[in-house]
Amino acid sequence: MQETRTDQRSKTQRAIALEDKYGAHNYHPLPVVLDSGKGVFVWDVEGKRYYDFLSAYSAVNQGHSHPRLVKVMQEQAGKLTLTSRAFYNSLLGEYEKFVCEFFGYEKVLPMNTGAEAVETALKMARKWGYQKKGIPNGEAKIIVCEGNFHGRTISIISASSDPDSRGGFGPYTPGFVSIPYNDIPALSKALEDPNVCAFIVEPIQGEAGVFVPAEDYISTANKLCKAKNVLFMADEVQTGIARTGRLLCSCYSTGCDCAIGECRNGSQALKPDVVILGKALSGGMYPVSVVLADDRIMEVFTPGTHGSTYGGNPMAAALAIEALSIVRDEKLVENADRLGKIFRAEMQKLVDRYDFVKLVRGKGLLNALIIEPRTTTDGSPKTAWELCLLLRDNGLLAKPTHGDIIRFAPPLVITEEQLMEACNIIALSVQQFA
Ligand code: IF1
Repeated sequence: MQETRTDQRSKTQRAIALEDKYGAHNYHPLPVVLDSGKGVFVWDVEGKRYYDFLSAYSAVNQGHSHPRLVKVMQEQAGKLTLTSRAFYNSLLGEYEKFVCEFFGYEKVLPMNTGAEAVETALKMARKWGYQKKGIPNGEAKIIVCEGNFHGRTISIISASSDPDSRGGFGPYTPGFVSIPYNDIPALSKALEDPNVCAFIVEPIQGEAGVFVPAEDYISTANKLCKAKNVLFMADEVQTGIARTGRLLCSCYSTGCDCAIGECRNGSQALKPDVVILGKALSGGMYPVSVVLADDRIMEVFTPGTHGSTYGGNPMAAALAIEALSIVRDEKLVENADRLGKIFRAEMQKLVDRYDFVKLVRGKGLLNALIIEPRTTTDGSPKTAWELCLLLRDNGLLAKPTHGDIIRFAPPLVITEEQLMEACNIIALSVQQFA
């Protein structure tokens, strides 16, 4: 029997009602219930197709259900999925070699989620501070930036300046010093403290609304840290793995020409001491994260000092090798770089045409459109949220932040033709919103 429109609507309603009744209310999703995905597209339970311009916050850079990832996952699922680190497994070493060579580091520590990898880096930095820099025990400090987003654990939110992220969750982990982002004098001043062991920073601040710092901010910050024997730690969980038109966003500051997916041509002196990756490391199949560093830093970890049941499991290893190989084989760095420029040029037309469209900013295919929130004559709000509802109705999914910012981050496998169609949807929606 043919499914009626009412049946379809009730599927959407039921899914939303179930989450509302049984799930913790720690999210406020856009009302759309997704059921399947392929490449740059997702479909809802009513069968409607959308361009996915969030890509699960840049986890699905390789596109939904990439056939190579599906195959690896199916094969590995039937062979060996988890051994714990109590034993060796046949894929972990291969994966470690692969990922170290891919990004140009001597050592990797495998974890699962982004937050866990950030936590790992914070622990590593503290121990390095005591063992290698000679900071008195218990006194180590880590410099963080206002507006940061590094995850949700208690220590990480202790480093946050966002009231929603941290409010009500104290007492907080001590040892963080917060300075404004994109502020070199503030960093210089904070680095005067000899007990500082590390500076952790996002090369582009995601949660802050795709905030791109000054061209030389990251390289200058890195040099200042090196001069003070402080670890420069790049949180590339969101910006890494081709998203910004370089393999790592840090490649912009090292001058690394990584279009082919080899991160070794840049200035070695300017590469971050520590790089944190997650999200797209598995292409959206499974949580896989890593901390990358050279021996002189990573050697502070000895047996028993850190770990995770799932970290470095054979499924994760197989998926990550394949996910990175796809980035290289399908030239996703180049695609993000090239199409990002086209996307910003198209969005600039909207900025030029509409007063309420203020600005487009970003790098590669991590971009944001800033609009001026308004109220209509009848008093109803017109914020980024309402524009995202229009985009949804017109077949494109994106997520608003801060009331006035819409982040646009499609899978990096998007073609120019698809990108132009998506730009037309955005233009139409902005026109309807005007
Ligand atoms: C959510 C934002 C994006 C991250 C960076 C570590 C993590 C993240 C730079 C932690 C995670 C997420 C998680 C997601 C919302 C989101 C986000 F809006 F909050 F800022 F992507 F833009 N470092 N980012 O961006 O990784 O533990 O989640 O694997 O729903 O909280 P995780």
